[in-house]
Amino acid sequence: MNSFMMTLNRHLVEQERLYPQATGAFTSLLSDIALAAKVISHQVNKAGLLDILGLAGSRNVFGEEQQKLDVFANEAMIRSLRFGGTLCAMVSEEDEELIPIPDEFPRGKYVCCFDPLDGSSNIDVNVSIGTIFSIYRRITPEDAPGKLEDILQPGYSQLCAGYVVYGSSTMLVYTTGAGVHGFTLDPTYGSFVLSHPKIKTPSKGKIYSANESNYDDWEPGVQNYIRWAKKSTSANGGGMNSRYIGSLVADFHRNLLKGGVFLYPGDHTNPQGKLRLLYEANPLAFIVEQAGGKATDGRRRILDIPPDNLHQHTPLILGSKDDVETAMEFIQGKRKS
Ligand code: AHM
Ligand code: MG
Repeated sequence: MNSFMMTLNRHLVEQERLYPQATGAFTSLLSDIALAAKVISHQVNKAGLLDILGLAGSRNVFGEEQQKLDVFANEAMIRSLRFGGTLCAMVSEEDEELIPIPDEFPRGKYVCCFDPLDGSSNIDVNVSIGTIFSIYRRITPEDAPGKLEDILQPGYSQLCAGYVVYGSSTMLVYTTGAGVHGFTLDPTYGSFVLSHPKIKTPSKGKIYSANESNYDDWEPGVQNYIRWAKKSTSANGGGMNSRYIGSLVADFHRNLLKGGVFLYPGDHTNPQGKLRLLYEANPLAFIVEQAGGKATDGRRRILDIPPDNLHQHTPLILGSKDDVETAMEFIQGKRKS
């Protein structure tokens, strides 16, 4: 494969050539997601400016409606995916129910789950945020509208998962189960260009990422692990470093490249934690496993958890293999220090 200016589109087409039965629908679906990501990225980069340019009310001086970014991102994803003819249904973290494909549009054989703009507390303050997505093949007969059971599949059935991070540059990272590939948006040409081929995460890192303000509410196993991670011992390489942005995509992306572990465990008030299985945990678990890492709820592999509702939460511990395994030993009470 000639890697000169390998755009996302070219990468998808070249991957698809490996499968003689491929119809191009999958490539088309990912291109629709990439288009939505570019639209969101553009809007994220203007955040704040619209308010400055706007007069009173909900329109700015150019007559553009001012929307909350998360609402805008949700609509951008839905509009980009609804008409492509590749999906029979989709679900969004922002919507209570399954989003159908209207009868007047062609339906396809895939379903998509997405979190349109993750990192809500950072949206208005110029800190990195992201979009997360996941694709499954439908299991109900084709041509009919997609059903709940098409969506409620275990994570190991994912065909593709990815995220976009809107940071100092915009990056799209995805896997179809054949490695993890990262593309950076070239703002001059509006193309995602392969910048991080075949990403592998270090088997051990120096970083732990968790919201430690929840410490008192965590179960003792999680508390013991974090205490151990902070302590300077030869077993943990002289103590780990704390890094927590509060945007899952950004925290995950940093740890994927540098190595480390991200934890959002359950606590006394929310035993299943805060993060959602379909929109956050499953896609990132697929990616981290493809990069050589691990993802667990402390006891079970994330990708093996059977979903029973669209907005199910799960404790999430993921990242470098050795670090996740150590955290699991503490959580399962196999070690205390
Ligand atoms: P969101 O989907 O409403 O943005 O919530 C998910 C976010 C994650 O990006 C992040 O890891 C977590 O919530 C941060 O939560 P907290 O503020 O409790 O640390
Ligand atoms: Mg989210």
